[in-house]
Amino acid sequence: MTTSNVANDLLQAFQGLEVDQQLAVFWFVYTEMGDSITPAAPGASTVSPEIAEGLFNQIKDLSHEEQLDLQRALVSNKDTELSREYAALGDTTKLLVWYLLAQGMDNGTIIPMPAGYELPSDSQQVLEQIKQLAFDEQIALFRDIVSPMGFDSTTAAVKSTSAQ
Ligand code: 45D
Repeated sequence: MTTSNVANDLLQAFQGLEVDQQLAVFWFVYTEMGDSITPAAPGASTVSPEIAEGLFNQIKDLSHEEQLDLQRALVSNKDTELSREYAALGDTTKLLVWYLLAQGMDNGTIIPMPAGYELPSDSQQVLEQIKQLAFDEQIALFRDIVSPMGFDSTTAAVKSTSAQ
């Protein structure tokens, strides 16, 4: 799937944020659109719920601190067992993992946002622009965001030389 230029600029802006900011923006995105996400969405046939739940359950069993570390590891392509498992999933299944994590934050099984957390202004701007995309553009953007996360040993060497 190709994204529009606007979405592509946004993808780069998002990926340019610090790791914690990416997590925070992604959280606020979820709080904005949570109700409109439904596992029965078109394309749901390409998702593997059992596999997403299997990975989610392993994350859920970690301590809150480890849960946060793992999410940071996913965003920053750090090599961990669970990052490798994540990288092996299809893009839509990856989306579902993040969705389950966000729901877990809502119901207290995953480390919540710190009380009174406020986004720095550059992150706030990225969030505002994401909110202005059409729904299908948002979904495409999120796929592009979650797709390169995790640790894929076959592409890691390429990424580490092109990153910075
Ligand atoms: O202490 O086709 C900070 C499916 C600061 C169905 C922090 C779908 C320090 C099939 C780092 C901020 C449903 C899959 C703490 C489609 C600090 C299908 C913590 C669509 C504690 C299309 C921050 C799915 C943390 C979609 C822990 C659209 C942040 C899914 C965590 C969208 C943030 C999912 C998380 C989204 C954000 C999930 C977990 C937007 C998750 C967002």
